Amino acid sequence: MSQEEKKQKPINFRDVSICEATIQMLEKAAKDGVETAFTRAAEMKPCPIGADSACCKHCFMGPCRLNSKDPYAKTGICGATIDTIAARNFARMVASGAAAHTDHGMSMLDVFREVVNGRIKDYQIKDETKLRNVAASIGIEVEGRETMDIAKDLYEELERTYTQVEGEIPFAKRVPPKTLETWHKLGIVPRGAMREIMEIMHRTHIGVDQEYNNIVKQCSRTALSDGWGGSMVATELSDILFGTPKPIVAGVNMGYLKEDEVNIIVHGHEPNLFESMISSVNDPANIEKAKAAGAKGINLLGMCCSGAEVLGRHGIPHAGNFMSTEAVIVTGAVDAMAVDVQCIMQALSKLSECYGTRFFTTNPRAKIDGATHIEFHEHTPRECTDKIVEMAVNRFQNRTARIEIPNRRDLGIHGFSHEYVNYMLGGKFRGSYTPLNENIINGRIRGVAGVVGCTNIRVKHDYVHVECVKELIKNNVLVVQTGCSQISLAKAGLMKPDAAVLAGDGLREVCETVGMPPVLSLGSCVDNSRILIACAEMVRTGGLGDSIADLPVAGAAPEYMSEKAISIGHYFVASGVYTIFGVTFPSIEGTKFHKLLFEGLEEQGLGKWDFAVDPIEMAHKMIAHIDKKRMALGIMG
Ligand code: CUV
Repeated sequence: MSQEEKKQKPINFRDVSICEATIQMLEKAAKDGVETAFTRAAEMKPCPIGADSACCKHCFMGPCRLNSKDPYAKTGICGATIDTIAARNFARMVASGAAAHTDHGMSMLDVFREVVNGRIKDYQIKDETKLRNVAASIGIEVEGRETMDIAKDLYEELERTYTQVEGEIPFAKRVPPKTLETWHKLGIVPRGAMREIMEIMHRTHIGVDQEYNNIVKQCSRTALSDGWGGSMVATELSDILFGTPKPIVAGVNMGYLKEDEVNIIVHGHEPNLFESMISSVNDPANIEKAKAAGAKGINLLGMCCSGAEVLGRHGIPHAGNFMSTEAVIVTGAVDAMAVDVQCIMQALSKLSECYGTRFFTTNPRAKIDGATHIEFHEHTPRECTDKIVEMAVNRFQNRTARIEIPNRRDLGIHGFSHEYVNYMLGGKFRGSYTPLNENIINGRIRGVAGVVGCTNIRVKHDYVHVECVKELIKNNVLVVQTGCSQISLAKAGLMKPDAAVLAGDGLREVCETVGMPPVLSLGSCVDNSRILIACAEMVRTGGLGDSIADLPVAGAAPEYMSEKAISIGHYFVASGVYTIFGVTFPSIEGTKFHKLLFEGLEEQGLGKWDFAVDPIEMAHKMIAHIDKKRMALGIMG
């Protein structure tokens, strides 16, 4: 086939996604003559050298490519081996991912500080109980003290997560003692996120750290400053400021767009923008403006992690995960899309123009060519979001695009915080993880798996998540989810209690007794920190070993695509969790660096990395690990 013919071959969109709404919109896009990531990916094959992480461009003597059959046959110009090159590349991914989460956490910290000192009035402390619990968990005195006094102390403490140059980050106090002991032995307890990220950038410069073991050590330290640092601060402060999620029935999919209303979507990551948008769209004056323009009202939806935050926290519908973000615009029904940071495809700007959608950037960190920038300031948040509502109403009035809204709506239960898991499995043990541990010990629940992360064009959209999770619950593994993955499963209907029929007998019995679905939706990517806390609680409750590495648990990111996912994966591994990724893995099998990630770290008492593309194989690798841990605990059978 000639190059020309190959290019013209139409894509069968059923081969690239299992999301009916996305498929329908990709077909519409093709008819409309607009391109999407799906069409671009067909034209752009990934670079095989880059995919193996066998390329080094840390200096300008190169770039050097170690693409021989034997990866040790060549070195870079400076003599860097494949292990050094792959470890350095990996380290920079961890640094970037950790920086994204910690900077997000920093924004929450900024809001919290200004709320505490009274300079921000638009947000308040919503969950005082959580404030007290978080403060107490890191040794702040709470008995008989005023909320605001505790909040001031909490701010001071949490700031150290970022700025501290010596010592240990505050949430290290929440790590099970045996796990912490391993970190001490290995010298990987994070001091402060800024210091760890800076050190990675230094050590991966040409001619500095050229011993892969040592580089990976700093990867662990930095990734932990994300999981038990920046991400955890983001989650905890968001709960304190905006409310801790409790199970709530909420809808996912594009069918929640409404043709006769002004549709506004918030896409990105930081909940402060979304919270202000909620306030704007509920303001009677804004609703009046929408009505005056002929709309029935204002309809607000979320996408990606911004959406995942408010799905569980407020029950606001979610339009779609990462690989659906373009498809949502193709409906023509989106009057305005407001974005802040992370996972926002640049293509959304041009695509929005094609469909007349008003596209707004709001964060000084993230401007996009072609987008209108209306800066969001947390001291006067409504100025930004009211303006966006006004522009959305204006677009509603002047709609020209042909509108086609896929008739897909999937209701499910969302918003399982670790606090709620605690409560839900309660009975006479309400307020502890005892029932969960007991059900694991008696074998009704085989173990717990966290299935999280992005969706990625290089695999069939949603498919790997859905099949992997189905296989896990069939084998009595309780699944907890965050990020885009939980949207895949929500669309597949697994977040309903009646999905328990798909679970193995033991898990089904537990789900039916409690009335919970076999797949629990926990929130956004930073909310993976909820899974860390749940692990720590399981250890503390007893009966399942002394460290996180002893637990019959596993993690997976079946369709990951971002550097943040690498940081998350590595903090789970460094915390003691077996973690398996799909799509592709940035290392060459058989190299020393690869062996360190896939075997060596486990021998040091941490978790381990693994890799599989096939969802069923992935699930069974996780189950095999869970069984290995059950065996070691003597609870097999
Ligand atoms: Ni932060 S990181 S695509 S939105 S989960 Fe979704 Fe989640 Fe990956 Fe991004």
